[in-house]
This record gives sequence, C-alpha cells and structure tokens, in this order.
Amino acid sequence: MMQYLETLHGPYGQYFAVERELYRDKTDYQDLVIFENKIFGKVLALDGAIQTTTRDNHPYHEMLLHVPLLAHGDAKQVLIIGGGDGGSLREAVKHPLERAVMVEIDSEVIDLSKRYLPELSDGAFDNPKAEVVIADGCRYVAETTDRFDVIVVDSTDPIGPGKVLFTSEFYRDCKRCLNPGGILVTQHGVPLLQADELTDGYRKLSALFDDVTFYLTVVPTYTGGAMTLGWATDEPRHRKVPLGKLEERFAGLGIETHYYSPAVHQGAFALPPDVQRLLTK
Ligand code: AG3
Repeated sequence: MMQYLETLHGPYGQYFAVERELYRDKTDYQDLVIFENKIFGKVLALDGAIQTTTRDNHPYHEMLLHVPLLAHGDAKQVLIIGGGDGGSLREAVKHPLERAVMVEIDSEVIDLSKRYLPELSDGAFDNPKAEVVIADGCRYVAETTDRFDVIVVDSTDPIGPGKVLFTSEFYRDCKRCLNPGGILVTQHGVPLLQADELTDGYRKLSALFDDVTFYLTVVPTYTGGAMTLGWATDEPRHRKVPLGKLEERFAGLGIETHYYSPAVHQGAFALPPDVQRLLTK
C-alpha cells in the first residue's frame, strides 16, 4: 500500500496509509492530492501539507468561523480568503448573514473538492448567501469597495500561493475592507513548530489593530499540538462577550457542532505561557 508523507515541517511529519488515491496533479498554483485513509476519511493535501480531512476538519472550520461570528453578534457580510474546499463556507452559511463571499485563487481546488470531497462543503456552494470569486485574495482586498463585518483567512501555510497572506500589506488591506468593529481571523500554524511565524504575525497585526491575540484549536492532522488562529479587531469588547450572551447567540443558530461550544470559545483565548511568550512586539 502506498503512503502519503507530509513534508511541511521538514524534520518531523506524519504518514497516512493511502487506501485509495482519488486525484493527484499539479494545478496552476500547487500540487494537489486527494486520497482516502482508514482513520481520517478523505484527505486533501496541497504542496506536501495536509489541508483538511473529512474526519477532523470540524475543530478547524468551526473555530475559524463561529468564534468571530458569534463574538461579533451582528455580522451581515463575511469574507473568506482561500478555503477552496468549502469547509469554511459551510460553517459561515449557518449564520444569519446577508452574504458570505469566498475568494479563492485556485479554481481547481474548488472544482476537485466539490467532486471528490462534497462532504466538506455539504451544499454550501449552492447556498443563496454564498458568492464565490476566483481571484487573488491579496488583490481582492486591495481593490474591492465592499465592506465586511468578519474576514476569515483560511489559507495554507506561508509557502507557495499562501505566502502573501501573511504580509503587512495584506493585513492592512483587510483592515480597509472591515466595517467599524469588524474582526479579522487568520490561520496561524502550530506554535510548537512555527513559533517565528506566530511572533511575526503578532507584530504585523498589532501595528494595525487595537486588540490582537491568538486563540487555540486542536486539529490532529495539523501535527505538533494545538494550532493558533489569529484575532485582530479594533473592538476589544468582542473578546469579552459574556458566556450567557454567547450561549444565547449560539442557541439562536439551532445547530449541532462537533467542537465549538460557547465555553470552548471562551477557553480558547487562554494561552499557555509558552505560547503567550511568543506574542512580543
Ligand atoms: N488550511 C490550513 C492548513 C494549515 C495546515 N498547517 C499546519 N499543519 N501547520 C486548511 C484549509 C482548510 N479549509
């Protein structure tokens, strides 16, 4: 049986026994592989890095979307940068939004995910709130006149086409596209293995926003322990929403989750000292 070896972190990684390879090719932007594994179900990898699996994607997509949307409490317009597999869009459309715009650079990630991983988007691409734009996310936030209440950066790691999504210019343009009190969240890697990226992100975001921190989630196939998601806003109250209020908003959605709960939401902002120490200016 074939094995898939993740090469993302160099000296340390994970392997998957490939039960069945569903697709493997180069898109215009990256190397894309989709395969089945007995434990994790269907797995999508880009440029040697696991992106998502049908089994363990919930702690990622639920925390990336429900935390800012429920903290905000009145988001109407949401922008997702990247996220071609549709998992973020799936969680976004569960909220009473007017519009969820997803800007993905690589149309093949969308097409192949719809074809081989339909469980990931679970129909979200056909939801009337969803709007898909095939474009460079950097360019989109630099040029659009639309404004958003929440922006979610569902990117790859800072290698390949995702690299520009970790720059000050990109963050500045995201801020430009946020309505007052808007929230930006980002995928920020695993601090045990990507400590410098975390410090770098903290510095860049702190230069632009009044309230910057990171919150945690645990995704087994993002190896190395808890992963950080970036949090940047000029409205510090969004981080301090009382539990009762979050519970009320969450109940209003009438959905069942795998990982997100209002208590997990609050606890996710508690950072272990070793992670906290990486957030230095
Ligand atoms: N994008 C985030 C992949 C991060 C993997 N990084 C890591 N293991 N350090 C996932 C796309 C899913 N919508």
